[in-house]
Amino acid sequence: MNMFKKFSPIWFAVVFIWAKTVLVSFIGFNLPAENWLDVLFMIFSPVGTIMIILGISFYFKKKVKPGAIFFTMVILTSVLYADLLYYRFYTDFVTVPILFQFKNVGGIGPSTIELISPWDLLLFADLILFLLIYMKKNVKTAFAVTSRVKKVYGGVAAILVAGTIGLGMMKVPHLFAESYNRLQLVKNIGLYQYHLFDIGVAAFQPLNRAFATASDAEASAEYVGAIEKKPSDYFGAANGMNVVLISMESTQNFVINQKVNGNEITPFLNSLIKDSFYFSHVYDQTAQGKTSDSEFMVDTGLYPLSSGSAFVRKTDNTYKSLPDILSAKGHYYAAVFHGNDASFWNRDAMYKSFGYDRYFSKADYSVTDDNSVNYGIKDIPFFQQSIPFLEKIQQPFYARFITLTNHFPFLLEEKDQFISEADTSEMVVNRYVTTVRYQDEAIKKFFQELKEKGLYENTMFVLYGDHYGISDKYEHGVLELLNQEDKLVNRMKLQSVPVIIHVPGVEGKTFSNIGGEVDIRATVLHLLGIDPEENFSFAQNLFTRDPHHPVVFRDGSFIANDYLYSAGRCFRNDTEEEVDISKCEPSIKIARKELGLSDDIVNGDLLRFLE
Ligand code: GP9
Ligand code: MN
Repeated sequence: MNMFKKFSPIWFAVVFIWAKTVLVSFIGFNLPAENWLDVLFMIFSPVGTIMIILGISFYFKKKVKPGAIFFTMVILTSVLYADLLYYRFYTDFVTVPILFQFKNVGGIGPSTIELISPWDLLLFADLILFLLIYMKKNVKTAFAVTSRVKKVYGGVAAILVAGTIGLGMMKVPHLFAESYNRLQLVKNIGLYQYHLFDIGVAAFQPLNRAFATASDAEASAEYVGAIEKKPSDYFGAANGMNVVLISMESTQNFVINQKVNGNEITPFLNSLIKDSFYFSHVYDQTAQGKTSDSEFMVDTGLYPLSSGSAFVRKTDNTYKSLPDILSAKGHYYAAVFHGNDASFWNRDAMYKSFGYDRYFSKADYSVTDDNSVNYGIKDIPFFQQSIPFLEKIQQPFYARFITLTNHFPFLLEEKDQFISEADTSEMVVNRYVTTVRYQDEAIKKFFQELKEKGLYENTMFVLYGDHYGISDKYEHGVLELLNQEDKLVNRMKLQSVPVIIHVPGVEGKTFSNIGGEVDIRATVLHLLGIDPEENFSFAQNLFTRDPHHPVVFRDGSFIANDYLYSAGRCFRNDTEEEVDISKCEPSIKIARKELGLSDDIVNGDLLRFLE
């Protein structure tokens, strides 16, 4: 203790906060270091900002200085711990918009307790030590700092901050252009600097719209127009038909044709696939907006936002939405059916903006304790109660149904379980198969009822998984279930979601070419015989999508037919061997270009210029 007394408290604070941050980066976030340079960056990048933030205490009066340093340590520790908990669940870093959205996403909810580990207490040990050593009268002199020390301290801190940013940009030239790659950003500029940058971006966000011009819009339009749209024999195969879209909550592709204890997880979908177009290599491209991001892609053909949900942040924009196009080209009536509160994910506002004619939400359904579980009404009563609404709306209709029961943490009473739980070491995965099986039963009953009501024959059905159900944290259980090795490539390929398009009377076929959720819109329009050329989007129809064009994920990673790329590593898609990054470079460029243009469109509200 005596040794610490000689040690200035500000240095004590800097060293401990720095050490904790580095430890959390390596152990808690498990940030991948590709080389020694990465390791050096991860060690030294946080220190400058930590010094500056703690240095603010110099400007406090002598009496309150100890309190100011302690208070700053508490704040930095809280940020670090909140980041750690968030990362454990989402494998991502918190952004300002997501903080304003917690009422919509429900925070980390029921799983928070599960995310805490007894080892976490160590993160608070330095705070106690600080109180024990420095909060005594006789050591208060240690808080006196000469102006020379202040100058040296400030100078060193400024050099470290500038040096980190400068060297980071030399190491990764697109560091800030790819700011959606938050892992890369944190690794290179440090955790606290990342948060300050993120706050700055959020604060200046409104300027994007104010300064946007028609020529920005033309640049985007030119790029999109140049994406080759190839014809196929299926163009117009569902001309004039009603469209029923089923957004299947958290449904990943691995459940298709997969058995647990000898029972199929999705017997109905498996049989439907035989008479449908089944796209077996379509990937989840959602980001922090989860279900709402998938809806955004389906209705706009644009990429979701990197942080927060466009449904929450960008309702006032002009969009060329699917309901608008279908209403203009085929006099379609557009409706959404979903058993949750109308305002969840800000749906009521965004649906208006997209031009939906009607949103049947929780208020329209009879929702009781008995027919609900987890987030709300169970899928079977939800579909049952939806039929009379569907019967009444005008035809042709474009109707999206959003299921709910198969949502984390995958709860279901025993009486609703059609199969027994799986027996992996991961309870979340074990329960997941039962809720997916329940959803399958609900969809089967829905089809039966539509047939009885005469609504089946003239309807095209588009079923898709909205996003992953099993997050990174629990994924080892899926790999165990599938008997797969736990490696990055396998985890990336697990992000595939089923896309099944059933057109009554049309022969089915399985397509294994790659695609993304952003391509669903172009595929729907293609089947309806509506030329997607005039409709602004990044989508290509899944029948003839260019296999070399990467399926781009929101963090800048991608899967293409030949290569796949994630966390700075490049792999061959077929043999899965790691190859030199240069092989992935052409697609990395496409990913950067498309995400950048899509962000320009959404943040600058550019489609208002193209009307
Ligand atoms: C709830 C549903 C599920 O209305 O959209 O939310 P999610 O967490 O999947 O976005
Ligand atoms: Mn969802």
